Amino acid sequence: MSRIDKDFIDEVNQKHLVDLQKDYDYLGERLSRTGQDIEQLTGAAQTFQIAVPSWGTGTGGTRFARFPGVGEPRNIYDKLEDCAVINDLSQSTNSVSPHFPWDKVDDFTDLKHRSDALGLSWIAVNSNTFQDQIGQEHSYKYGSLSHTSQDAREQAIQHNIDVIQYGKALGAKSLTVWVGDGSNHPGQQHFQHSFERYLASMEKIYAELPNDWEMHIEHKMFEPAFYSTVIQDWGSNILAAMHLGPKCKSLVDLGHHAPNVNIEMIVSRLIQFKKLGGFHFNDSKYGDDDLDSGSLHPYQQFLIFNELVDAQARKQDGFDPTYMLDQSHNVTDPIESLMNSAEEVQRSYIKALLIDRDALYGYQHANDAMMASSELKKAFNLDVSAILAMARYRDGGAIDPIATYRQSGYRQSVAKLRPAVAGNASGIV
Ligand code: RM4
Ligand code: MN
Ligand code: MN
Repeated sequence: MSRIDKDFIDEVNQKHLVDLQKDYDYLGERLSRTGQDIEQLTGAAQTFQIAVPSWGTGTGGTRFARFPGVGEPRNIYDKLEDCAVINDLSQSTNSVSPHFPWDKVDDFTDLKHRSDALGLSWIAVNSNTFQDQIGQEHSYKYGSLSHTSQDAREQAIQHNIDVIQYGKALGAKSLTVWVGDGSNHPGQQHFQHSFERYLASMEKIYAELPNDWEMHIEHKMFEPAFYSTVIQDWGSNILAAMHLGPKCKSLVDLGHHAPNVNIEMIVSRLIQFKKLGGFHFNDSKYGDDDLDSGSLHPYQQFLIFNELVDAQARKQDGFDPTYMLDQSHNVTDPIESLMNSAEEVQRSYIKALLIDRDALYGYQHANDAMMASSELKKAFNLDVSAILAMARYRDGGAIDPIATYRQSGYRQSVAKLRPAVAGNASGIV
């Protein structure tokens, strides 16, 4: 079984359709009272897409252990099958972001044929210079693009250039660079010199970018380095992106900030200076926990979308971010978590579309804090589930993706074809 049968999805949908129609009609009537057209919102939900990270389809883990699930994907072909199931049911995840060398194959043309057949495209290729591969000549233990050793830096640069080539073969249009470079001890690293080495390495990668590509830099304040990281925050990130040129932008991974940081304001600043490249959505309580998107801070996610919808409405120059999930599923079935998270991000988007922008600007101008805040809350508090379900149904997806997935028995059937891989390593995400 490599897909869930369309007829099966239809059959399960029939059981939910009458209730959905009632909820949808009620919501349509409710929205029309404030002059909003439900059909327009459903159309927007149908258009919204968020990419799935190939590595998210496997069970993650912590520094202590990994508890594998059954029927885990063993390679990029298995991962693609799972991504197709996620997209078939959710109809909002039609692209995949691969990570190299984890997803490296000998024949990229064959891989592209497979993804085409599954109705999936590729966005944002990711390089990996945060761990050593078997037989690798120079270690990344003390860094990669910013390493003190020129040989290690050159090896990391070449890897990124190779990844661009893989991406070209797959039809991707951007390279995301996240490095684990940093230090664990005060004094271990010269802050300025390591940043200079990083920039010099990135210049060489930037020079190899095809004209219609972008390079996205991802910042992260800690882990694997716990005292300092070379690209630790959006400040270092945007400085590097500005230094490198217009094709280089910053990528915001929600979990890569200290708790309570005002991420939506960072997003606004990046938009203003045409430097918002894209997102890795996830949620966290303490740091880079990589919990499911919207599972803890749905209001924060909504406020981020408030900034995004605002930029869209103002037709802000240079605004075209890529949306992606990046989470670690330790105790859930990754397919379920990814479908659920895609819906939660889509939910934030639709709710942000409900905000009466002219009214909000008016309250802001008049310094009416209470009404401005209420305007946001009004949109956030409305349950738009019927819009999301109707959007899926109209596109041929599942009204209730998780229930449909469970009833299909997909996981059990692939488990027979995908024997568990031995070993009990901790999982990186
Ligand atoms: C990092 C970061 C990157 C991802 C790796 C696996 O924390 O979020 O996006 O490539 O994890
Ligand atoms: Mn990330
Ligand atoms: Mn991360």
